[in-house]
Amino acid sequence: MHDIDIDGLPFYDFVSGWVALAQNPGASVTDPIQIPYSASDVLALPGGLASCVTLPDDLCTSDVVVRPVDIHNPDSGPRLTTTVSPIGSISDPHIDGCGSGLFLVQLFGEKLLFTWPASELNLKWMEARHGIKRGPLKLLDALDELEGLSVILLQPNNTVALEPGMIHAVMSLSNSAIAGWDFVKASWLLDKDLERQMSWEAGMAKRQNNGELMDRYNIGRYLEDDLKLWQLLADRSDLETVANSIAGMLRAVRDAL
Ligand SMILES: O=C(O)CCC(=O)C(=O)O
Ligand SMILES: [Fe+2]
Repeated sequence: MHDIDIDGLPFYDFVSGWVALAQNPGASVTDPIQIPYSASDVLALPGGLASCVTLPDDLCTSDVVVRPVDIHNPDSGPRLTTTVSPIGSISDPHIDGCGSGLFLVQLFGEKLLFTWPASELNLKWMEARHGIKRGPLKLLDALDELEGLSVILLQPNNTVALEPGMIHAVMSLSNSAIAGWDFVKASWLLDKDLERQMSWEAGMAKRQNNGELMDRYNIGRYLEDDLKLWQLLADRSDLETVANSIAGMLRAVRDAL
């Protein structure tokens, strides 16, 4: 059991998390030690969830690239991953992709989704936190200190699209699961926010490579994945203007690395 690793945690810990609150209804959800663990990035398989959930129309247009299962193979089918969480679990404020969006569909149970835009003030706040998965809860500070909060209750079949760079946190109000596709969309090239956010992440990756930021996941790897998605869109696009503007954006972001 211990050798199955989900999101860096032994499977045993994941299962014990699921029963933690059931055994102790008085457990405090603000104490990280008592918060049950979630399993994230569980890949939907062709004969399983992927055959039950169809790609939304919004992601089927020619100006959108959905992250393929194998990022090096655009024909490997859309990659759908699920987060399965027990009641009481909290995913602290985080950014999944500074250069990609995330189309979420609630599969079962209820979750409360908190979002904040990637404004300059909010990204400044994230500098001390981007890439840190564990540690003391940050959600309460975020509610006080970040600007532009929206709160959305997610129930089965509800969908929501997160813009690139969107900071979000999730509370599971019941045992629940949410699935999502990463994607990029040509119209995001029209404003400078995309390049600003990706350059911010490139700066973070650079600091990490210089040994400045400890105990974080590999920030540069996430950025590289987003850069690859944009390259896939450039390769596929028959519009020269789109391909040129992606090339310019990729150059600017790589310069910040
Ligand atoms: O359900 C959760 O706890 C986290 C979900 C999430 O952050 C995501 O799907 O990106
Ligand atoms: Fe997320």
